[in-house]
Amino acid sequence: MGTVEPQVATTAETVTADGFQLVIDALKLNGIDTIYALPGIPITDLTRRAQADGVRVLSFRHEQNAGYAASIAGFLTQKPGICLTVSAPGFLNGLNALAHATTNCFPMILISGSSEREIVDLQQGDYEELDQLAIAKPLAKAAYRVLHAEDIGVGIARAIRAAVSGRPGGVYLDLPAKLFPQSIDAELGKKSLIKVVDAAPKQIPAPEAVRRALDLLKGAKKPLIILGKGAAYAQADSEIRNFIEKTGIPYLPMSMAKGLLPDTHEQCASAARSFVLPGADVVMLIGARLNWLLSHGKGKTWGGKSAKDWGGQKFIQVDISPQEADSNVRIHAPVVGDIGSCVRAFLAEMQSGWAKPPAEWLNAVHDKKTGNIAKMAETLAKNPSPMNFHSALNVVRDIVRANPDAILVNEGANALDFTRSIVDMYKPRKRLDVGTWGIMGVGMGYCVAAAVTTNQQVIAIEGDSAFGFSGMEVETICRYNLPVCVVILNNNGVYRGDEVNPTGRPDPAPLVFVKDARYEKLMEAFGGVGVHVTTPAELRKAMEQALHSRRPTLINAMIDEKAGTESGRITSLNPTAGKKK
Ligand SMILES: Cc1ncc(C[n+]2csc(CCOP(=O)(O)OP(=O)(O)O)c2C)c(N)n1
Ligand SMILES: [Mg+2]
Repeated sequence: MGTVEPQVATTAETVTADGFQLVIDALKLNGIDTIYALPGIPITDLTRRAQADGVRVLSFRHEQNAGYAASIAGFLTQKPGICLTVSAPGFLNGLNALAHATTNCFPMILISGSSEREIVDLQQGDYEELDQLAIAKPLAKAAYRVLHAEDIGVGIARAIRAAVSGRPGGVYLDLPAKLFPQSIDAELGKKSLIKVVDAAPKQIPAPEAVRRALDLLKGAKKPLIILGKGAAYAQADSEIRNFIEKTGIPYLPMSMAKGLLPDTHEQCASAARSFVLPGADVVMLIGARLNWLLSHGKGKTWGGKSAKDWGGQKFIQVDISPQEADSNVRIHAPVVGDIGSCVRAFLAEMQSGWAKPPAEWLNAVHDKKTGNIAKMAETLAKNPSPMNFHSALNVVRDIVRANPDAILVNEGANALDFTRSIVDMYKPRKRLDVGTWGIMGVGMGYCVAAAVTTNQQVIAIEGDSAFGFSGMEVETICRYNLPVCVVILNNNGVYRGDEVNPTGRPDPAPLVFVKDARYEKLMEAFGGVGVHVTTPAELRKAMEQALHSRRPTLINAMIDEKAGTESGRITSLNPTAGKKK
């Protein structure tokens, strides 16, 4: 492909701008300063010229990781994260992340170059021929294609609005190869660009919906509030905290809502989850959906007698999407609006005073919680050999407490579930994990975006299997010299590492990896720091050094290969041939 070209080409009379330039100008005009990319035909020059024009272009080793980076950049910044890929295979590699963004309500735009329309549509066998727009549509919140340079401004504006307004999601923007070299008059081109005004307009809840919700909450004997990652996304942190504290109601943070209030807050009921869910009579969901992560609002988790049985709770659901209510069980009081506006409306309505929930409920929650925390403290204090998840994560817990601004990326099964329950978070949007799908592979992409968008130290707690999905991006982390400390909780396999092939043949069991694999050498290969640790003391020292130096570091923490359970905490979702019932 070509070299860096001047921004505009000048002839005797006219100044022109080409498609490459208009895409870059349109993004910049809308405050987009970072692109997560993997170059190749037809977008190579787009990456070069974007960089030459002051956009930060982060180049990845696989599009899926660039896509996950873009998705979490969207979550962290409320601006659409941009992933840029080549056509067909690059596009497909990025598509997983696009679907992930849509599922998790993260604003993201996947921009892919595509092949020649006329040839693709007649299926005449073009280079990387694929009808990308049609394929992206069902997985994206919206999908658009731009064929003419003068429409680039509109295309980018529509993509931005679709990504961030209402319930955010993944948007696909198809840019055919032929678009990029198209030239139009520079003045005309400039005029065609749109600076999006109020891309994510506030959605104010109806006053009667606010009153209905608060009346229900007020009358509750055993109220509970659940904070979802929608609440974290909203960046209405002080309002949410004020609201929770004013109500005096126990709250449960969903995984990525941890830290909205510190997990050590006296109203936090995380340690009494299995007590408060079935026990509550009125539950207010704030930016949390009643999907599988909350057992669909029914079944034994909620005090129902069978899996389909509804508990006795009445639900208040605060959500930006009017379609969310009643998706699983009856919602008695839906409140539709953006989380910030809704919580502000609650606070305004509560001016007239608010009585704390009955002491009986608060005491019961407190007792349960204190008992469970004490039990956990006992487990954490043990120092078994070999190291297990608890003794390793006890160290991580201390390090995060001492470094509350660090961002924690987390994936795996046991490595995920134990980290979520053991490591307290103290500030909003510091915990980034597998999200709604429980997807493996987000790790290193998330690390890059978290470091780049916040400039904070990143700590990734990774299962050894989980890490493998994006492990090659440690080169990317080293290349950009990012303050990322990856800790692999290495139990030699998926869930655990001690399974054997029942046939006695040499192939290992499907869930088992090379024993004692030296993952830290991968980081060393690219100039980062690699450390192999077998004890909590060694782990502590290595993490402290990593955070002190801010150098790319990979700590390979050897965990008892018998320590994990199948599927972590979600064993019940795993169909088996009679082994466990
Ligand atoms: C994309 C994707 N593929 C496969 C899975 C299934 N899966 C769930 S957890 C997991 C890995 C668990 O092993 P590890 O990361 O080592 O965590 P451990 O339980 O051993 O701590 C896999 C493969 C998934 N969730 N996502
Ligand atoms: Mg493992």
